[in-house]
Amino acid sequence: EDADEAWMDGQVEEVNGEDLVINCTNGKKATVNLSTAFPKDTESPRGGVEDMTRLAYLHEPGVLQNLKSRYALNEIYTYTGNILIAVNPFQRLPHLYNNHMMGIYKGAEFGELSPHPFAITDRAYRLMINDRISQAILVSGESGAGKTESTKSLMQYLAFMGGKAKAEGRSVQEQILESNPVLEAFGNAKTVRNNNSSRFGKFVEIQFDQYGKISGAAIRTYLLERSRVCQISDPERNYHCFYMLCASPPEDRDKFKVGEAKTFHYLNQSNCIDLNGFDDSKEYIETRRAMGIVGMSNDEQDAIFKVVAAILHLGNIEFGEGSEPDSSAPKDDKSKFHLKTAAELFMCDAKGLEESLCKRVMATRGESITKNLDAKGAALSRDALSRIVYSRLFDWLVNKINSSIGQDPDSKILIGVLDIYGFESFKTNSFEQFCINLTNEKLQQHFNQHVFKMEQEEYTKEEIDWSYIQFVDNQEILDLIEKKPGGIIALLDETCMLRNSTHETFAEKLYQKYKDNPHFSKPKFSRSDFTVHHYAGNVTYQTDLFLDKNIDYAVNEHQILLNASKCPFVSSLFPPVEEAAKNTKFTSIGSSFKQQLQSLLETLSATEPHYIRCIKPNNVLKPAIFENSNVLQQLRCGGVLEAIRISCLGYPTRRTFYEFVNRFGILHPKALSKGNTEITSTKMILEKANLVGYQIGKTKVFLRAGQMAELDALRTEVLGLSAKKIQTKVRSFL
Ligand code: AOV
Ligand code: MG
Repeated sequence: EDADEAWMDGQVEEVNGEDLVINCTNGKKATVNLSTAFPKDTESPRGGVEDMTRLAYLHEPGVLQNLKSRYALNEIYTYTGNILIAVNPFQRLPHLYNNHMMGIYKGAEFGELSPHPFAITDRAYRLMINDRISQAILVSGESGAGKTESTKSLMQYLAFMGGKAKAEGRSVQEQILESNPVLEAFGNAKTVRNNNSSRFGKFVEIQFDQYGKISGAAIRTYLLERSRVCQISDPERNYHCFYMLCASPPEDRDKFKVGEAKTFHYLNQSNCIDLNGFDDSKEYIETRRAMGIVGMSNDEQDAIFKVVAAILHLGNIEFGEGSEPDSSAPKDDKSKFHLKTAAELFMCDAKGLEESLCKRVMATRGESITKNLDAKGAALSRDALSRIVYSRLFDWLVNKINSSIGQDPDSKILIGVLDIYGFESFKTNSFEQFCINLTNEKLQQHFNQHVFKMEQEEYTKEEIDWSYIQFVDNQEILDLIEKKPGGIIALLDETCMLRNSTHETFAEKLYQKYKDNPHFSKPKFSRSDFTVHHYAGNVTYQTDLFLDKNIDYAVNEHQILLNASKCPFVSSLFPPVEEAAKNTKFTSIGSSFKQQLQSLLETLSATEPHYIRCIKPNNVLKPAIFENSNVLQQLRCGGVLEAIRISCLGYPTRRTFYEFVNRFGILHPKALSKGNTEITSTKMILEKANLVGYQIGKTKVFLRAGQMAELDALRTEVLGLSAKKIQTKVRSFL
């Protein structure tokens, strides 16, 4: 074991009592204690094994070595039983995903071909068709691990399997696939972890008719990161669509009144304007094409980009002192120009826009007083306007896509595909990271429950002898965050409702309430930060903006202004608010997000899940670099090692007696004689094959790790023999 390398490969040269002197493969010599060295499977093929449950020795270094040697050969996919592990190649491997490949996977037995997302999807599809049960494919992993890319390839496979021959207009499957570039243009951005990071979560439900053809779809999205619209830190970027617009053809730039990206405050806060390997002008054309396919007319597209442009101009309005004390007004001619341009693009009144930014109407006891905002307040108001407009725009896009794809009310079976933002821990972490990590925490629990609890339940159901193995459950962390009352979200809502509360009073509440909670701590030198001990590691959150970000409302003046826009599109983003809704105190983003997650998990619980765990092999986002300790950390956190351990301690392979006899009857033809039940035949075959340690359940036989391989080897031998026999017979006949 080594700090950087995590594990090293080598050969024992000398044994001195408890100490081993090791000749490492990398040329170094090391002395280690016997207890920290593990035996290596010298029999295993050089290129590794496709399913880790087949490794002869199952320990961390073995698993790591296996992934590493496969990665070196660009074998980026590996199974762990039913789970697919995908290690990000950080380079295009087009031969893996073309039509030819899809054709090969179509209908192939699971496990017969190399591990692949197509194989997982094929299995899900066939289970759905055969058992009439809805399926879900859950893709997880940290930021930049490859979730979105995996999701796209499996959606491509579903379109291939379930696509209808093209009727008139656009086919459903084509619209589903083209929704990806549209949502990525408006919902993805470069972060320090990933150049194309999804800043929203997505669950796509693909509906099928009774013939297994795609008949509709519904896309649900989760909490878009709004703060990014107004604030980015170097070297990140804002949402892709802003840069695309600034790189659009000259006639479009004229139409939308935009210049170079670096002239806009919302974009030039970061030095990163151009993104390596990403051609914004090409993407602009691409995005508009995709928008057309998902049913957005040219006029709608223009209206959308006008709004995007208006936001950029809003960002360039600076405020200075106004004519009255403590009031504000656009600082200079440049600011006035941007205000005027923003108003033109929004098709609203310029004076009205200025007032809505620089003044606030306060309603107290039936009276309303207009109050001036100072320059700082006006700038905050401006940013709030930009954020709400952008988030409404994003929701509009999702709704539009959903209505043009259309739902199939008669569909009884579906496959859900989940692609969310991965676990995040940055230098500063705010409310967004808190919600993102809650999502990951929930999905981790779902994974644990599925893999471990289901495993145990299966044993119990089959009345198999099984000494229960403990697994780490993260319920306590979830309670800390979302328990009602008493969880962090509930405390946040409470704080938001009280007058005069600040992030400091919120933090104080947290410290008091959770001082003894093992999953919570207060960082030593901080007055308002808090740390949650997540399943995937500790994350320290800065509470500064938690209160602001938790409150969801459109400032009344903004609402009235844009509702009155002459552009029907803009006006539709701000429908009139009902009187009743005005009086509710506030809508909590945290609580509604929590509810969304709850309903997602309810949907998932009615499906049969399939898991893809993505691994990010290095933090420099480059091919061919496999950092041991980094990967190990992800395997540990994601519960992959735990899953392997459990599965191997138990009986990872199981077959119904029928399946078993069907496959292995050839090993012992006598066992098939009439009068034998399937269970008797199974027992006879197993005895004949000289296996020990397996278990016979009520409907299935349970095999230890590796036993299936042994049986298969025997079967191949027998099949080979009988083939030879036939050959000799044929020959003697000739
Ligand atoms: P993520 O979805 O897991 O992160 P992505 O799927 O966006 O990560 O992958 C990040 C980048 O890795 C992509 O932009 C590609 O450059 C590369 N990549 C990933 N998978 C593949 C693949 N199979 N083949 C080729 N390149 C790949 V986040 O959205 O940040 O959590 O919120
Ligand atoms: Mg993503």
